[in-house]
Amino acid sequence: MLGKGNPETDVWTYGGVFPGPLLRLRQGEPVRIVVENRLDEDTTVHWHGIRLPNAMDGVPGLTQPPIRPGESFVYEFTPPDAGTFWYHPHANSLEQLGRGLAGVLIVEEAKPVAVDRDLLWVLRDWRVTSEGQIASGFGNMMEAGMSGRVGNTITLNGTVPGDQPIRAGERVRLRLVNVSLARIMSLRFEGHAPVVIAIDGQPCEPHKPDGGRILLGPAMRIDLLIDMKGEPGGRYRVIDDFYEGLEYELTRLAYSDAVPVRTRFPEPTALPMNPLPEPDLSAAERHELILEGGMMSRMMGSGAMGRGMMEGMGGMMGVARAMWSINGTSMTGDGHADMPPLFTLARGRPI
Ligand SMILES: [Cu+2]
Repeated sequence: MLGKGNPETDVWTYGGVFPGPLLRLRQGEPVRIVVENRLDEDTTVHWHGIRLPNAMDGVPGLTQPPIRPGESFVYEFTPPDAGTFWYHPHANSLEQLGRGLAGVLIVEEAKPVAVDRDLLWVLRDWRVTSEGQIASGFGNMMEAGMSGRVGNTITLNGTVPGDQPIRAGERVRLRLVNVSLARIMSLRFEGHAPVVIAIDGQPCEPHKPDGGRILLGPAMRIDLLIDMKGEPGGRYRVIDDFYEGLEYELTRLAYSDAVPVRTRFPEPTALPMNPLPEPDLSAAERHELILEGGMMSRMMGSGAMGRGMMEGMGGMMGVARAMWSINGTSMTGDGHADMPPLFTLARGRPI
């Protein structure tokens, strides 16, 4: 992970690699995935962003029993939407994901998109000790109440990034996936004008992002079209400047000396839309979700905290509990099983 001359880092993985095996599926075709748990603790797999039967959603105690150490679970579903998705554990998620359990799932469009190359950048940070190992201390309450567990080492497809080889005149589809626990990224491609063609797996009207910056929160995916209009032999920086004063160079687009593949580029075309249902909102039932919490919030001193929040405060002196709440209740750890539902909704009604 840290590159030549540095110690190897012990991580938890799917299939022995980080990122986990790239699952390329076809839209509308069934898939069967056997997950065998060789960890010393329970796990499940959540297929982030895929619309699938509830029983396949991977939430322990809610949609399935946890997969115990040594046991297996078979996930079966048919992805209805083409796009860029990912998978990760949903049990002790902070630590299991923080130690490396994550992989990407690409559902291919029925008709391939006209690009020269389809690239994938799995981005994430890690908190690594000076010995090059994953730092412990998951679930620190002070962090939980601030910006979360932000790491000190950033990798691209599992290694500290070097230059990315580019040929002048290429049109590239670049799939960005942020599998960090907490780090938000804001990417700028110097000398290039990327066009956003999908957000979180769903196609959108092709557009240039605000200020040329591509904002990627944890778990987010952005698909870009980038026309490589730089000079042969040129080097162009990719900057992440989300956190003020902590701007850094993520990587560089490194052009070969080869003559450009083309000098005139066709207009970017939209990806085919997925078969998403269109809700009729004219007579929708209304509910409110109130998000509260955090160390910086005014509520911390106002006494307006919900039950989970009070436990969270107690937790600062003892066991870590909730720091944030929705309508006054919090999910603590992976305690989905005993949570009362926030709402009970009638099936088929617009909300
Ligand atoms: Cu997820």
